Amino acid sequence: MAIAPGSPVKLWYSPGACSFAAHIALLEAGLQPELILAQTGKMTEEFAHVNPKMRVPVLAVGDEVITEMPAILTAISALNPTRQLLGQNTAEIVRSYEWLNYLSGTLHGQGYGGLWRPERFVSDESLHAAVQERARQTIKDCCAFIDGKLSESKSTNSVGDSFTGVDAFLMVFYMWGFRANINMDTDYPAYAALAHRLLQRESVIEARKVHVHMC
Ligand SMILES: N[C@@H](CCC(=O)N[C@@H](CS)C(=O)NCC(=O)O)C(=O)O
Repeated sequence: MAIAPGSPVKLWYSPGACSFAAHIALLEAGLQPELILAQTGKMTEEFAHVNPKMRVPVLAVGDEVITEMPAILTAISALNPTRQLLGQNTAEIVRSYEWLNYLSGTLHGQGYGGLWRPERFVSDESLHAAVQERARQTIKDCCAFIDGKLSESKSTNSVGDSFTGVDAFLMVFYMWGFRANINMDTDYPAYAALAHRLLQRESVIEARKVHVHMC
């Protein structure tokens, strides 16, 4: 497997999707990926060959095709090691993976998966509303947990005092919160303060132009 600086990079994305985080991280690494649209709900047979799981983001680095956010952010970090996009030292890197797995598995998979794709949890349509209600509570519990962690922390970012891929992933869920009619700014002030700082970053401004339907 060769994931080396200088390799050509492609990112399959969908507007409004979590691929926003990968796009931000790529720009933070100083890379200009080839962007390929794979719109959720309209994914093609051709895309199925790229990722049989039928999900974005997908990152290609040379011949290597990488899926799953923690793996993708690891690959992006390796493409520009000087940026230390998973943290400045081992302790921070460990914390980055702790965050990424939580965000990916619990907030994304259980929370937003249940809210927007209840059919993945139970086939019986009469139970979908109950799944969605529980998922909404999971989302709120996660946001409260994130807010608590950030407000207790003495650091400026989610991991340490510099930007990491975790900040990029947190941006996705901050914006999705509004789509789910959760008042992120009022209910989770520490999370919102981080998000508002991140919204000023050049990478976030640029990536938002592509992921226009975020909020
Ligand atoms: N575990 C995957 C989840 C990726 C995922 O669910 N992506 C969504 C967009 S945010 C998707 O492609 N959905 C397509 C669909 O549900 O049909 C990851 O971390 O990358």
